[in-house]
Amino acid sequence: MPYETILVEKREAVTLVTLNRPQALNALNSTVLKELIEAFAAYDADGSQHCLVLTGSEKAFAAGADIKEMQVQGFPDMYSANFFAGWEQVTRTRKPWIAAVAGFALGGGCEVAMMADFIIAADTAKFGQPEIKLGVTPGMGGSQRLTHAIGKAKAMEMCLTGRMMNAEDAERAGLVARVVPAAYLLEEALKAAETIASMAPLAAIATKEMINASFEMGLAQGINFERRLFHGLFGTEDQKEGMAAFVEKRPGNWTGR
Ligand code: CO8
Repeated sequence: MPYETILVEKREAVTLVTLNRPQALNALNSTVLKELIEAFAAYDADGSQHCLVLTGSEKAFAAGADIKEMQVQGFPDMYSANFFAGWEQVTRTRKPWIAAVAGFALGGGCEVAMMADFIIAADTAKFGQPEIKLGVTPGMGGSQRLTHAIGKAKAMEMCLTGRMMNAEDAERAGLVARVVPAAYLLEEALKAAETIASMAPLAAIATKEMINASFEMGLAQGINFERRLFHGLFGTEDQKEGMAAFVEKRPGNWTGR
């Protein structure tokens, strides 16, 4: 069934998801959330797909949660519906995904980008958590993920003043992996996704799992977790194939087993 607010395209082993509410600068409403949950779950379940790129438009990755949708809600509505808790499902995607950000990534838009495994930014990208100007705070993980990514001082300044950070500063601060000229954003993000998709799929999932564990675990526990996953990969066909391919000086031919 076609989606109303996103476009989904499979490009060989890479799924490209484009936010498509240009009239609202891709503001994230309940329909976007429902459709993204569906698209990400379909990607995770599809054995032919090994990386996903989420992007927006030239002007906006996403200008935040939909203010017009939220404006009329009261505490009982938000609390009983556990409003926007569904985003947690997107963060539980097991396979890798990249956010390709051009233009505004504000509020919930910045928070969704930070849910990605990494961000590639166009030189036009602007990141911000301006919720304080609306009388609220980040609500989709920004206070946590932004602080983990760029540290307390910069996160506090952004969240308390609503000041935007440009792409160059975001790269310097460690918020984005790389900045590319806007005209090449999609090409570069898809190239990175194709590279990831060409790796042994189980090793990619394990890599993601162990790096994410570093946010939850202490160092010794995290290193132990890494070692266990590393050991576990020696039970896969792809470990045998990958190491044989190196010795035989040929590319690996992965089965995902
Ligand atoms: N929600 C709804 N509509 C939006 C949003 C938004 N976040 N952002 C832009 N729009 C709409 C505008 O209302 C406008 O619509 P219309 O033409 O009907 O008036 C259209 O998009 C174009 O926007 P502008 O005319 O404002 O475009 P400009 O180029 O002048 O300005 C900006 C671009 C600077 C991005 C400006 O639109 C802006 O400041 N937008 C709001 C940014 C913002 O405050 N974002 C944070 C929202 S709150 C949030 O994200 C909370 C997340 C946590 C929720 C967790 C729940 C549990």
